[in-house]
Amino acid sequence: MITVYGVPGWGSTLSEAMLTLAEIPYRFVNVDGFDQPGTQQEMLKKLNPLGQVPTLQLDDGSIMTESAAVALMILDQRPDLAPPVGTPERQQFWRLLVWLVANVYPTFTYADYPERWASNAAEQLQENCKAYRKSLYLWLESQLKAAPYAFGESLTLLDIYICVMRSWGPRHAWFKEHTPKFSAIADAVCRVPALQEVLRNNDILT
Ligand SMILES: N[C@@H](CCC(=O)N[C@@H](CS)C(=O)NCC(=O)O)C(=O)O
Repeated sequence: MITVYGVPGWGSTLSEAMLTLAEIPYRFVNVDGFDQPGTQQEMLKKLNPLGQVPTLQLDDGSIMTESAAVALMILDQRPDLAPPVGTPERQQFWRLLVWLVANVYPTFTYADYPERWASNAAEQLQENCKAYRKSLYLWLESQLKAAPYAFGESLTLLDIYICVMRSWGPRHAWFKEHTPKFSAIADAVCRVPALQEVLRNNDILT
């Protein structure tokens, strides 16, 4: 069975929710405290030298990291969790999925640990990353055209990202005011019966 190393509510939630939606069984190992020196960090870094969650160990013992790679792995088994091949929506699905992890996710890497990257200007780095993140989300909002999910009636793995990332900075109230379409998609995902338990376990439900 797949093992997901993570912390409730953190990036591992993306993997947990995607696996749950795809009905792929996994077990969860809580590595709370991994982002500070200690035994959890030492253990995680043996699996993933970046020391990040999500880190997955697959059935054959191999390691899988990078949430978008996890999404692609899941789509191999459950192609229905992305728009169909040959549709314009499918290209936009790839685009926005990669765009989120390539642009928005790194703002957390730098803003969550600014002292690592700029010990003399940590506060400024953090503020700038947070402001940049807001500008990214405003652009994403302009790309969202459908309802109740990002590509209409069919729930895709991109919607999982939207739901989970809505619970991170700049957090619900900001999203509700500035990105109402993003917020509405996240709300719709929060109502999916199959996701209730995993979202509750990760403090995503409001
Ligand atoms: N590109 C990675 C980013 C993962 C990531 O940044 N995870 C955060 C938690 S949400 C983390 O582990 N941060 C700790 C660190 O970077 O030291 C992915 O998409 O999975």
